[in-house]
Amino acid sequence: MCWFCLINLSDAGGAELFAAPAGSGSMCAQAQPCSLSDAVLLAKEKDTVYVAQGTYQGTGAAVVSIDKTITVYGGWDGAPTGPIVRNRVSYPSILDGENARRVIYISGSISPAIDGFTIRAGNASGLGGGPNGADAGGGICSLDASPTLRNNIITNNLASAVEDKLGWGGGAYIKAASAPALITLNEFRANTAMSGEKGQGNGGGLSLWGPASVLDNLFFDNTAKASYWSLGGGLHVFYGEDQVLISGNQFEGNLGLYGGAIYLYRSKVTVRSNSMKNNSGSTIQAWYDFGSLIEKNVIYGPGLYLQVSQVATKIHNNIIVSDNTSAVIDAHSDSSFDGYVELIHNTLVSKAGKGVAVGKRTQATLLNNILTGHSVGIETLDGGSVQVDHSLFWQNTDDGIRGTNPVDGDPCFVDSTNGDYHIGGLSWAKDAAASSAVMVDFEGEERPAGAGPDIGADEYHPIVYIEPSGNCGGKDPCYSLLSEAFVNAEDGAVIMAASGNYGGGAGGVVFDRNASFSVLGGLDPADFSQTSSPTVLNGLDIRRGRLVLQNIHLRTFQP
Ligand SMILES: [Ca+2]
Ligand SMILES: [Ca+2]
Repeated sequence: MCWFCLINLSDAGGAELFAAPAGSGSMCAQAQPCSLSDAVLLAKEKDTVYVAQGTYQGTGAAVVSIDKTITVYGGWDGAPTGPIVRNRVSYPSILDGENARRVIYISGSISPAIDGFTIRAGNASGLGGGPNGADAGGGICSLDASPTLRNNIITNNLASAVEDKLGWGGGAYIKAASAPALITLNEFRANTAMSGEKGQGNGGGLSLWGPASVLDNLFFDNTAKASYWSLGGGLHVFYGEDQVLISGNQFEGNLGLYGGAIYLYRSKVTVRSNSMKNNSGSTIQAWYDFGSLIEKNVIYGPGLYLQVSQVATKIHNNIIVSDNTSAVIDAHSDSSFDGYVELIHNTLVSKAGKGVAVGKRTQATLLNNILTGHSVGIETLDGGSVQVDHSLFWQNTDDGIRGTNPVDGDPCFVDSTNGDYHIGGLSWAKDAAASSAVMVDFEGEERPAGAGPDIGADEYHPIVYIEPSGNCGGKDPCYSLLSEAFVNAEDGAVIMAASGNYGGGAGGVVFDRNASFSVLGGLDPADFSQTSSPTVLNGLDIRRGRLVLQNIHLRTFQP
């Protein structure tokens, strides 16, 4: 009878099924879970499968195969009654390919979700799935679907060990259908695309072909291939289009001779606000790029190697600190077509090498960039040309091409020794840039602030503090009244407001100055971290200027 109920629920969509390592039968109920393979087999479209903690292995080509739109959750505590409790750390659900098979195979025009698993030791050697028969997706291989992969640890998977073959996507290979795949909050660690000596590896962590959002993942220590001919240690993108967004990810210690962190092939994608550190080869390589936007990234390690084409590749608001002798940005084209690249508001730092090198048939536009520490700041080679304006040059052996309106002076980085390349209040970059269409800085702050835009990736916003007793936990400058901050702070300042009540005397706080401030409230009076205690303004009278208020309780003035 209950079985019948379950069928009815399933037909309506949205039934819940349960699986456990020792599960059996076909009930798939919380008190009587079935095996994982049976749960996935019996689930209907839109159903949810909860997978209890424990280790799951399989037979055949994959531990789990999915061919319908279902949600599969790991990290269930397995309790037979009561509410469903999930925690992937406390109750890990481990899908183990035993280095003998893939872990998850997804196919068809579907959009399943895989959430909260450890996906390990998959091996797609000899299983194909990639372009031209390449072995693809050791941990996860998704063909023609638009999956959501969320909260998973994808580790120690291998796409191929077959000599002379190609391996695509050690951790995952996603060839998506028309709707974008969503890959978010996963950790890709120590996956390998190709382990054979003669083969080629594309995408140690992840290989993408089709629309996808890759958001807030970790890519650590993945390898496209340990030796020659390896593309994209962390991430490899093949024919990426407008609908590919790579944002908020961390790439660290990945190995790919071309594109240690990211390799883009014939792509026009957005690479935004990622952090990249100590990846090998070049950190980002783009080949036959068709106008990708690479912006707001912070990169330590090797720089960018770009083959650009007719649609300009845009490099905006990046901080790149190179530790090797290659150019921080090397842009060139091919002998058969012209290429264009646009560099606006970047901070480019070398420890040993060149800044920007522009080569074959390529025209580069450089505006508002900081170039410091280079053997040569900006150079052209092999028929490349540059238009350079408002560059700040500092401590280069040779500035190279200085262009129009060069600025010479210390950028006054806040703490370059510890990797902080914000500019300080005395920076020569401050208010020295030309206006451009790039209206925010690398951390999303407004540009311009103060008297004009700043050269480089950072727009300087001074910080002042307010706290009702005038203490501010020792931070400086500190005011007890918001009105004092409005009078005294530099134009463009961020006013960090501790929790508490702020009045302004009769009529509330008066703001009457031709200036622009952001006021950020709800902060702890001791260390100005975010709290749930409110910052309350008892009345606010804005007569001139511009205010951005965040986390402020604004109350009507009470006399
Ligand atoms: Ca400024
Ligand atoms: Ca800033």
